[in-house]
Amino acid sequence: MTKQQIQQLIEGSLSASCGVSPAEANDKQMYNALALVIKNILLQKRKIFNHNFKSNGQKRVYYLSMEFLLGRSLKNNLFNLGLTQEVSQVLSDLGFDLNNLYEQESDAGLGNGGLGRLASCYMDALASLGYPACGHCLRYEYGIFQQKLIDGWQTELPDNWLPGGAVWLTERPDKAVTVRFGGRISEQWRSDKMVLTHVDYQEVEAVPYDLMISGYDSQAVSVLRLWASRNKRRFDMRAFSQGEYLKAMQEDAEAEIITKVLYPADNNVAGKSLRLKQQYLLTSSAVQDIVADHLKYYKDMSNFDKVAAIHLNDTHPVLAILELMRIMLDEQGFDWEKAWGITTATCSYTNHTILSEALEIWGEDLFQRLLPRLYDIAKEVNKRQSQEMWQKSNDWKKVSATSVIAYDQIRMANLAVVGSHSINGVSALHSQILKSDLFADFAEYYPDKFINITNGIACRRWLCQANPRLTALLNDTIGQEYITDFSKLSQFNKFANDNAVLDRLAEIKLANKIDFCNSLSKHGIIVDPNSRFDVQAKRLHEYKRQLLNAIRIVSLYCQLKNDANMVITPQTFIFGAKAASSYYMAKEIIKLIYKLGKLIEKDKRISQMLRVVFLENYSVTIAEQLMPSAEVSQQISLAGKEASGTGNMKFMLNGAITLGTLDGANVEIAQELGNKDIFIFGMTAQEVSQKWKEGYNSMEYYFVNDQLRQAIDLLSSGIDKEDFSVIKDYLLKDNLPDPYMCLADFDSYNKACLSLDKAYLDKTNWNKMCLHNIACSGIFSADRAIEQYAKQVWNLKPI
Ligand code: 26Q
Repeated sequence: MTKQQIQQLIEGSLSASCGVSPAEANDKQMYNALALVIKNILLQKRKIFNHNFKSNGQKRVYYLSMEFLLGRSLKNNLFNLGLTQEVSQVLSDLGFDLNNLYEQESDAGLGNGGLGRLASCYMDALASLGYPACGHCLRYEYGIFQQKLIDGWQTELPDNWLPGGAVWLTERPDKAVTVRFGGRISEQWRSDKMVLTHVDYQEVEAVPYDLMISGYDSQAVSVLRLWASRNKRRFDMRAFSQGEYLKAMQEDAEAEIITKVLYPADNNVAGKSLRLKQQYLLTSSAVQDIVADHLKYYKDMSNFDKVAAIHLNDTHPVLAILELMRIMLDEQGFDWEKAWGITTATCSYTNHTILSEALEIWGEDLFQRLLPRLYDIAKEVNKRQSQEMWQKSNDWKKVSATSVIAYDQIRMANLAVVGSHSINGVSALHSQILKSDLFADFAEYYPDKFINITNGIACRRWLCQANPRLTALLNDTIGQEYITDFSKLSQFNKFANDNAVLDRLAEIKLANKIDFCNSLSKHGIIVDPNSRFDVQAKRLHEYKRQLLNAIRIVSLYCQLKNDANMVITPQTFIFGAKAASSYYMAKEIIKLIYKLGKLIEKDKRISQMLRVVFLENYSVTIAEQLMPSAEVSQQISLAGKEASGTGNMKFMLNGAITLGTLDGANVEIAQELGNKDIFIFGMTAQEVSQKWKEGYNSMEYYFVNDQLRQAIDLLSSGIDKEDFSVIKDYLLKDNLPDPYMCLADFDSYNKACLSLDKAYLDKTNWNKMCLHNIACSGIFSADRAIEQYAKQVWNLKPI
């Protein structure tokens, strides 16, 4: 596309959307006009791609997820379309700075954290590799809340991302479907057949909104289809004229509430009926849509699994298995065996957690009341699975452990395993734990179903777009091939002894840190860019152990207080974390970190060496600014608890050094690095299990370690005048000590921090470590992960 064409499109769009010329437009208007131009380019591109793969009869993957944490779209789409330079020049001729326009876009925060961000990275990789793909999610009116700290206490403000975010959406009323809740199933014999009819239900209409995601240097465009609920009976004139205006309004509200807001909890389930409604709205809409599309091209569903793969991102969309069965049995006239064969051949499932509080179960009563037909199907699935397991094992314990319904509960993880042909974990360690622990009885009898696919990240977003300076250095040294094949990053290793390259790496890091400091200073936070940036940014959860980090900083503070001559490398500890709104302990930990920052700030001497900054409202966009400036990446969960982590990969790609436990993908990060240039500490997952067996008594550590005791005691005597006895008690209660064993790993953590301190003093070697990390990070690209899914799970061919 020529610059002239681009300019014409932009001017046309500006005039059509706001009726102004470029000279009269402000940044917001220009951003909107440009976004509309790009959206139209993507829609055109999508039309051609759609036509091509459909006429080839090619298989497509449908990625079902309750979350897609997209972040911003403009920069990514321009980059992937190869238009950044041209657009930037056109805009500059018109008197606009493209970077300012990027800042006009608010994040599409349709997710909590890792799982939703992973889904977004995968849509990008699917398109870039030329695979036909469509994601399905809900069009939440409010995404993940905006976090605001009031004197350190997290409060949540609504994230009103629409209408601004709507520029990227295309409403598809032609594709609306009806979703039914409640009612009952009436059974009637007609001639020689039992006919099931769903009666007395409530109906809701689901309307899709499409969002296009361009591939990089490829013909493909992924579609993300977002479903919004609304009252099926559009404005009820009769009710209105009979004076039942309020009733009509109430019906509207009841329908619309389903997709009103994203549940802001991760790794924790509450079993609320609204959440079940959300899940059914997503899965029923998606499956109806997929089936309708299939039947437009094929005469029936007998080849469905050959041309469609449905992927279940955790258990949240697992109702899709039952919904597909319902449609095949009740609407398409299949018998059970045939329908089940097609369903299991179509569906695959990724597990993202083994935390027991995050395993989804639904009360049988609620489930039956809300989804009566799906309940009947679940009962039949359970009956058949139990029979099969009994035949295979002759062991009631195993039948019980693998059953889909037990103790008045529907177990979604077991349903996912039974109804899928492939089950994978998200790192080698996690997949191993699935086989030996959570799904041990399944793995014994269906070993071939279980595989590992370690997570990957969208490196083009997290390196090329987020860190242009490092990208320029890589382009100068190893060329540009790595942009479509990140394994090629390994060539960067050749420069490990090139002082000019090492110096440039250090300059880049400093420049990125200065940028970050500048954006912090806009929020009144002043940080020294020459201090070491030590970052822990992720959702706040006890198992992630932000508390372990905080306690060590308290202990460092105490040591500096005790010894007026003590000197340390100036360091800034940066935290970013949202807590689920009802998660009390997580909010206390945020407050502790915040108050610790305040306490340190008040000491003139200590604050020259030590700073603690809590970044408010950590988001995809803030992460994109933070990762390039980080020097230390803290990944310190209790071993066995973090399924994979993906922040760890983003930091590594940007040259930060990991300080971490052998948990999740950290294990593979260490392995890729040949166990050097990384600081590993703490118990292994096996040692953790062993410790629980022996008995974990936190008091032992408290009494033995003076530094630790002093830090913990300060919690109750007050951090910046705030009493944190709740946290002290949490750590020390002898009958039920902290379930994530912060104290058991404290000593080893402290030692690792000391060796990191030492390593940091040797600048040349530190730069070498950074280089080595960057060079070894290619395997953690989403492109690699998606190639594995395509081959091992979905049997997809690229166009
Ligand atoms: C479930 C039911 C009701 C309400 C909320 C939920 C819910 C929502 C989100 C449960 C879990 C989540 C999110 C989980 C998650 O993000 N897991 C992370 O997934 C990443 C990608 O695989 C991993 O890297 C992380 O280790 C894992 O914690």
